[in-house]
Amino acid sequence: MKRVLVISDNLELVSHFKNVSKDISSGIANFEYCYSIINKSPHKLKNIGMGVIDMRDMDCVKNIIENYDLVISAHCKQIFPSNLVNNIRCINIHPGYNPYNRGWYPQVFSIINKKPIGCTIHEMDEKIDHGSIIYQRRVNLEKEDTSLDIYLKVQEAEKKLITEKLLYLINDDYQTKETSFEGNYNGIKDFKDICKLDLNKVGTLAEHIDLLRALSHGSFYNGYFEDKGNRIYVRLELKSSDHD
Ligand code: 0FX
Repeated sequence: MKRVLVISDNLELVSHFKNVSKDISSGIANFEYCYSIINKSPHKLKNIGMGVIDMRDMDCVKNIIENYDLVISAHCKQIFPSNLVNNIRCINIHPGYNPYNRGWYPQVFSIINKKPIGCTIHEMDEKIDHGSIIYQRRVNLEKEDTSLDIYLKVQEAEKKLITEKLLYLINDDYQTKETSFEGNYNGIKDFKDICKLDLNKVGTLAEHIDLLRALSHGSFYNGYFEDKGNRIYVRLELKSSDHD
């Protein structure tokens, strides 16, 4: 029996993982599920029986290396330390199309910089969202899509990929490919920077619409400008006549 540790801070993805692993890998692998210690609102993950893990704790890392065959990060917010990724097979499920817009909220940046968007399953190395690519799926980015619309498409693609490929991942039965270029990375600061809207910014209306739809994600208040010491938040709603 293979021993697999799934570390996730994303309820939707980890719930899907639990369902698929029950169906696909019974008798082949034992799965355990944890969320990371930096997760600020883990209640729902606790409610589905997940424990907490801290990868800055070297005893915890040693325990993982000694007791598991494979570690899967399914949107784990804590960075994996080098002695973990170098001593046990670690795989990341990432909501972006590597190597484009690695890091935070890839779909937000893809709307703005037009780089491909989708999901990637890759072997982990010491850099963030970096390493040999195992599987990838691209999703279409339509003119009327907001960040949320694309995020939902990416999430569906991730779930489909997990369903189709989990057994291959467990059995280390896949070919990897390297990217021929480094691509680009966006941190949380890059996201915060674009949230602060510059009312004097010059550009085409198309560019302004792209920025605002990139910052529109359901109920989140992301984009804002300042007026008399207050933040005025802006969200955009778009609708294609195609959907009438
Ligand atoms: O779990 P996740 O979908 O993914 C994020 C990163 O994008 C990913 O690269 C990293 N590997 C993973 C550990 O964390 O993130 P989330 O559930 O915090 O947010 C989901 C989406 O919600 C995000 O793509 C954009 C949107 N969002 C989120 C927050 C917290 C906003 O628009 N504003 C926000 O303040």
